[in-house]
Amino acid sequence: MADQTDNHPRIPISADPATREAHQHARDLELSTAWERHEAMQPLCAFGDLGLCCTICYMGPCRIDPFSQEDIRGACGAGRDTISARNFTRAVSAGAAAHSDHARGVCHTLIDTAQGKAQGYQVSDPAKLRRLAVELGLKAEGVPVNDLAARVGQELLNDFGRSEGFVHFASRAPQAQQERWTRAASTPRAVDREVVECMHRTHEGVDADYRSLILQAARCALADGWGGSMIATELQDVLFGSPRPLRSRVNLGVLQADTVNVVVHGHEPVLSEMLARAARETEIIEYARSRGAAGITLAGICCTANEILMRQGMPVAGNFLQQELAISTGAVETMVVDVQCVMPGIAGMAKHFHTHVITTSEKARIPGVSHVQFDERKALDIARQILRGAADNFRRRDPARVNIPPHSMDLVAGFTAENTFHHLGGTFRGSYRPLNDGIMAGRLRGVAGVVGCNTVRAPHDYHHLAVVRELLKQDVLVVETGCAAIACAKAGMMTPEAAMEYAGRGLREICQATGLPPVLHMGSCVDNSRILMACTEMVREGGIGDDISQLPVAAVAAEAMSEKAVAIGLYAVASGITTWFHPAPRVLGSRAVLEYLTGGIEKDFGARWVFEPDPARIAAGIVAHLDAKRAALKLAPMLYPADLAGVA
Ligand code: NFS
Repeated sequence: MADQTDNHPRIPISADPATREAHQHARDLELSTAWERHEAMQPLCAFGDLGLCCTICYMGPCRIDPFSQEDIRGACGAGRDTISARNFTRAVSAGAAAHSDHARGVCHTLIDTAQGKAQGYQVSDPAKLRRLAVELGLKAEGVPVNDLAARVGQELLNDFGRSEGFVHFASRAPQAQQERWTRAASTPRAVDREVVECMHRTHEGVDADYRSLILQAARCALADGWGGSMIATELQDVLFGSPRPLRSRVNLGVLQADTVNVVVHGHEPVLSEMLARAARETEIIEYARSRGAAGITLAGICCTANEILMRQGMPVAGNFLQQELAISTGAVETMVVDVQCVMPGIAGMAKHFHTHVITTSEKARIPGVSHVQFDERKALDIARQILRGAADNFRRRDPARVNIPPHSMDLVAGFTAENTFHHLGGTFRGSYRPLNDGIMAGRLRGVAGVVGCNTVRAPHDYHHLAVVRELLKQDVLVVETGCAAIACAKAGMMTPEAAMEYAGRGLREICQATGLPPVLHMGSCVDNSRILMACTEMVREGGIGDDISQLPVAAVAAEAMSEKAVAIGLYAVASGITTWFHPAPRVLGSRAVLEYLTGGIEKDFGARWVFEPDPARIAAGIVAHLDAKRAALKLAPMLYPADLAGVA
């Protein structure tokens, strides 16, 4: 129970051939990556893994023996339930803080743009800006776009520190869910306040009751999902344009042997949008040519990749566990990083190649790499400077050491809560009716959000793919974000043609009629807020439940790694979406906490967690869950039983 690392002796380190080849190449060069470092860490500390190590005060660290039948207590008297609930709450608050601090930056960029202080930015979706202004109760009519942008930016910035009331977008949730939040005292107030309160309550000697702690963690997670993350998504759409379906390519093979390759990595699109723009400028392309390259390739890793993919169609080099491998191709001139999911290990890897790693955020520096401070007042100039520097570095590339795995795949991305279901309804009839009808008629079993990271504790991409393959076969429409989305894109599941290969008959019929892929890329991890809004729209459309918790929907993060994923898991559950999660957060050492998260919490929020390591059982669990929701709603039986659906 202690070690959740999956041992699949027959499964290689990754389901992705590009990753396997690049990793083998790195090994041949005797370079270590996350996999080797993880291996060297074995055995993992079981106390820590179970959530039974408490480092909160300086009398400890205290550790509770998981096998003891006695009621062992730490020095202050905290037992296993308090300790694991506090550790869990701190993980959630760190995750919520990360998403939300990102959102705060977007608010500032919008305000600075409105005031003419940000170079190269503009309001790209004024219609969405006006809709938001009306929703926030601001006067929009006749107000110039920039004035409105400043007011909307300021109003949402207030959500971080408001002294009374609740975060604005919490009122978007279906009424029944809002009432649950009121009953559980979990309606998010100000974003910063919820993070601070988590830190306060988990300080030594404050909240010792596991349920009370977890309800606060839920309030903090909801301040992320319906606050920070939703603000980031909405304002990034306003600034950079709302995504539309577009085609691009994904995997390490998007790096080119003859171009200057620049990889952007991290989470915030503010600088990478400018890099994407500058990389298209004739002058910059000419500069790269003058340095002996055929042009410039700008590609992304992690959620920065998802952001510029969704809006600019920029290619994606890979997901979380591919960041070091991108460098070990020997073909990356510059890796530009901002915040989150950037392994310090890239600095060590870059030393073996000509690659320059550049940190750009004042919040995130890495010893031994250069820092170019991002400043939105000179954003475009900084972007050009970085690209010129990369072009200069092209001459230092050693062609004999270049080893780019020849794998890349087509994908369609750019789906949102607003545009996706317009496709289902046809160009002239944007509504969720066709989706709800498809579910009611039994053509679709339901919808699953497959999200989250990669982890060295599970074979890379393998769990995502195994779960999604089975769900598609069972006529479940899959929506994705984050590194899970990149995993499925690499495997070819995000093209309209993929429906023929993977989808059950009902889902295939819908994909064929609409031209949609069976797996929809909805963006970065902050864009999980799009999934919350899609669920809200399904409730509003009617016929499949009055509450998100009644919908035939589910969520899964089967290769979770970051604290952000734990925050997302908790806000999904607290929003009424039952969520499968692996590896489990560090709560397995407390029976009470475990039973609450996987059972009792359903009374408070209408949904629960399921901690399940086996992808086949995850998929089977989700299908059974969707069927139970369908039965409770008395929906028609599925039109095409899976075993007759003729999946190839
Ligand atoms: Ni989400 Fe995106 Fe990936 Fe996990 Fe990291 S990149 S914010 S945290 S690893 S999915």
